[in-house]
Amino acid sequence: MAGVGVDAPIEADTYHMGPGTLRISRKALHGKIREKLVEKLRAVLPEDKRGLVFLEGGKETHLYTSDGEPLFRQEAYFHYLFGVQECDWTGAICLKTGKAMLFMPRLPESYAVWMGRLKGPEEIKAKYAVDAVHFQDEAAEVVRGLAPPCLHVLRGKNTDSGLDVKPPAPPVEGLPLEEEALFEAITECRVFKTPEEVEVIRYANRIGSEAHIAMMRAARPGLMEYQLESTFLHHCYNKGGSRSAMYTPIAASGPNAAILHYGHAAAPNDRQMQAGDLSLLDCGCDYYLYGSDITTTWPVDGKFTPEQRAVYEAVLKAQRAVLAAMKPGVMWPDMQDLAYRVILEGLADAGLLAQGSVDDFMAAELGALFMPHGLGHFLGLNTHDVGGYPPKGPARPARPGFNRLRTARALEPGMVITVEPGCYFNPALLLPALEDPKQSRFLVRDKIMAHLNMGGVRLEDNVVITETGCESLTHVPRDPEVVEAVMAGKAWP
Ligand SMILES: [Mn+2]
Repeated sequence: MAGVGVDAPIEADTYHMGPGTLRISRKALHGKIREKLVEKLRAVLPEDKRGLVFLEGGKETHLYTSDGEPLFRQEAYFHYLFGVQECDWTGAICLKTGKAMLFMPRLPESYAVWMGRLKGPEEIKAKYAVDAVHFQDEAAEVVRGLAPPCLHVLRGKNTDSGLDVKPPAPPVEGLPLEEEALFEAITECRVFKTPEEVEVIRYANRIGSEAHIAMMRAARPGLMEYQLESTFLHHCYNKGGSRSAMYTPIAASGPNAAILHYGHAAAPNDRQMQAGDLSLLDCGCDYYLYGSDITTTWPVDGKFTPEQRAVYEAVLKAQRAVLAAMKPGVMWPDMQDLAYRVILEGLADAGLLAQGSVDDFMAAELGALFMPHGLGHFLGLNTHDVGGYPPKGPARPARPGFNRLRTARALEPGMVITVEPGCYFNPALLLPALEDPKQSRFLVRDKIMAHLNMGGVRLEDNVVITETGCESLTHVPRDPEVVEAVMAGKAWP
């Protein structure tokens, strides 16, 4: 991959974190992305309506009313187009010429004392490989000089959070604001990763996968869950230059594994792990703001019990069935259906379900009872990446479980999506179900009750769709025998 690789040449516009880490040419990564966006917008806008794409980067924030500043993380759309690491910038792309420009704040001399040497526009231009860099107080004059027919600004809704993406304050008064085309075009661009983006996600997967192996080898009864989290974070930063986790790590053991967002501030991975526990680790790192999102599940003491293994194998079989079926044209909700069927069949084989066929179980919505979440989501600059429900795409399904899918689209080459089937024994779902005749007639009560302490199993890979099928970027042991062997010290890969 020209420009993106651990041995790519280091130029003025290269991002990297030192020896062995991924080197990213900003020209190769963002230059190509900007070309793609310009092409897409030119296709939908007549020539006299092609103005200036104008974006606002992330702003410096404070911790409530204190002077504490959380480490700045660039806004994803702005990072996507420009790769700028600083806060409080704006940027523009001229749709006529394709030229990209950045507007930086004019910082006071005191900045140099506290934050480091002030960099001038020429140095910044080389760092970000754009056509021009100006100070923000020059933006109005620069934009007026270009005389665009309008400014294209972002306005839309994030379909995962339901939150609004709000347009920036325009740099000049009086120019018409065009608020339709850009959001749809850039969101759709982000769904289809360029080969360079895939390389960055592949790297985040390599580092994240290694860090999961480090946790597997560190695990033992008596350890606290957060000690595994600590092992993960240390590996990613120390070996991969990944300074932050992509999301709050979930290091769940025993019954905590059934709590889908365990690890939050009020449940901070603080249980002491016991012999006989199954543990579920959902941890991903980010590199250059592109992430991995990986889940492994394994016994704390390195040996599956027969009951754990039966559930684990049902989930593994589901993951493998889905990976084998994924290719362009496949509808994502059909993969949720496939995963549910394989898992329910496995639970029947293990004696947890009875008195019916898989079709009966599906009709009673038992899929969502054991796996209440969606099978997977787009992954990129956001853990739940944008573009799942575009205006003209398939609507969110209504059926239980399927309604949690973050996309209902057909798979297409270049999409990066997670495949994360799971099976959980969550008392908040199962205890009411045991009292509901529609579902309880298929549930083997004693067996279900005996599994409540197990928590659950999730297996999550990050997958890129190719022309003919798919490729997993995640590389962790999955076969239960191999999991046990690697935990016992066998070499991996
Ligand atoms: Mn995920």
